[in-house]
Amino acid sequence: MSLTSKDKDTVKAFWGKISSKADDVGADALSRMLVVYPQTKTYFSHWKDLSPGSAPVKKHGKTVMGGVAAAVGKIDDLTAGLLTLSELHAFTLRVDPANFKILSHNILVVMAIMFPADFTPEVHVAVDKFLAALARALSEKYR
Ligand code: HNI
Repeated sequence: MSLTSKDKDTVKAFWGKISSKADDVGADALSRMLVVYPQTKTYFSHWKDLSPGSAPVKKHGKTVMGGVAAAVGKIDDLTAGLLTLSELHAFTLRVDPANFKILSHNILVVMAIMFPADFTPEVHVAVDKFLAALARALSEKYR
């Protein structure tokens, strides 16, 4: 289901409100993913410490949200905008694309926890659709 222009406006407005805390969202979402979906740890075995809030988890949480921030800026053409990132995850990192939905789910959960007032049902559906489109764009090179 593609993003309507209203969805895009809602995502951009919400992102404007939370982007100053994006690093915290990323660190918490990644920490959760590694605890709640332990099979995802296999991709980060080269890290010394995978525990919630550890330095590598915090650092990568920031990196991931940098990717999300870039995607917000390219919301009108996520497939083209995320092509390089898709190639990296598909060919170099060999990340099973099912995990993109898993991380997106954790990002959504953390947004709801950290921004309860702003995370209205309208924001919820728009951000959910955006993250699903992001996961689809990252899965593009797997076809
Ligand atoms: Ni992902 C590296 C963005 C999902 C495993 N990932 C990156 C980088 C960005 C990024 C940006 C750094 C690229 C670079 O070095 O140029 N990753 C994203 C985004 C999502 C995502 C936006 C989805 C919302 N990545 C995932 C998932 C996994 C994953 C679901 C595995 C479960 N990513 C990695 C790994 C690396 C990575 C592994 C390399 C990390 C490292 O230590 O080098």
